[in-house]
Amino acid sequence: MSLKNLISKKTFAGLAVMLTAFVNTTSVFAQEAAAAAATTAKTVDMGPIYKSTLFYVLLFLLLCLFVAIVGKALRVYELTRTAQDKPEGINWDTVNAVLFLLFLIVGLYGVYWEYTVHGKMILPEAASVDGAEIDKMFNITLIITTIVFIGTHILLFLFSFFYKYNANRRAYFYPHNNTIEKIWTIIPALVLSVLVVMGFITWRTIFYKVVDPNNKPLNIEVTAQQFAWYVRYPGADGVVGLKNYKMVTGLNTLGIDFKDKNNLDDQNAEEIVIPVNKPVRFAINSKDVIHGFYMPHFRVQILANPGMMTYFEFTPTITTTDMQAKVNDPAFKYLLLCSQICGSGHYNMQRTVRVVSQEEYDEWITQQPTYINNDLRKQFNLPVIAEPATPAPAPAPTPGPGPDSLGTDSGAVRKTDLAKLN
Ligand SMILES: [Cu+2]
Repeated sequence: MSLKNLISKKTFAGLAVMLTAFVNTTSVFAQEAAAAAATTAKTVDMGPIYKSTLFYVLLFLLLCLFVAIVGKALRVYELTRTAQDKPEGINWDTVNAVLFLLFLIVGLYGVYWEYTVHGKMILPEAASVDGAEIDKMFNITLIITTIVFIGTHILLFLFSFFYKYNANRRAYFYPHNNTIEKIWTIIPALVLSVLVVMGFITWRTIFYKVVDPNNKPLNIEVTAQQFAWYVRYPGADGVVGLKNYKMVTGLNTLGIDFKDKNNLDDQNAEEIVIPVNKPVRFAINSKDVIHGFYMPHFRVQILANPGMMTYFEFTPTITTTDMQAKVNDPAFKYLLLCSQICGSGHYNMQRTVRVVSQEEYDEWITQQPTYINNDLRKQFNLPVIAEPATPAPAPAPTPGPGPDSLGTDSGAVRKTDLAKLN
């Protein structure tokens, strides 16, 4: 029996079996469906089915089956043509070459779409001096890499298209060319050197600041804890005092060491308020795990580590009000976020940062309470300040883990919070 006969007999026999099975199955399903429709007329809720993993696994298997069937059908088609001594039915080299070309066109459109649609979603203009430098570096790198990316991809895919296999053409053997080697070694080396040196210089200007005696930075201390930020301002002396983790108690939650007199005027704050065009130096650390001190609008990010202080100094250049006008959003606010996945409440670690004029800042800071209170004074044997005759009732501790609800200076509130965290 010839191959031709074998294929035709087997194919037909196979098709007949599949057709019979299909007809039988569909008729059974049709009968069942008709019976079901007759008894209950209610529609099936597909919601839970679309949410189940099994549905997508089955869908994937079905897709694989479909691809396999199409592949087998094409193979049978090819074998039939070979058996009949006919020329190749499908030129796969041409198919692949056209697919390469299509991939290039669709891919380039995808790049255009990414840059235009998602490009609009990037952060607004940098609101700090160094942030503007970082953005400049980012843009230069993006422009260079985009040019190289598009150029190399057009070359790669067009070569694959134009130089697909052709039986009438022999490839030109061209093993080596020193000039080309030099060009494609030296140019990338130069471009990369410029980018690296530029990055190094920018990095140094950010982390090695020269203090201007006429414009000294405002020192602010930020302590991270699962899942809140505690903010301390330096008080009139401009110095945030020392702390010691061994001194952490329910009352002294940050472990402030009051033997250091710089601590006596330090103030707590619910929000971070900073004056515009004045350098701000943040001293950052953590009480428990590693957190990430992240202020995207100022292009600031540094880790908050337990047992080790890190510092970040920057100068904000745009007030919150001005930025609201720039982005045309009256609800816009600068944020301090945690950029490390530090636990289940990580998403909740945010604080509002308000950039204001120097006058607004000067007024705001006078209203912030000191960290030290009479309970702490007693604990550290410091003179207690006389309370007013009828003290105002203390505000009740805010329930819930809202980040702005933590970090007040009241020992009672701190105790409650600590109990909650424990
Ligand atoms: Cu965190």
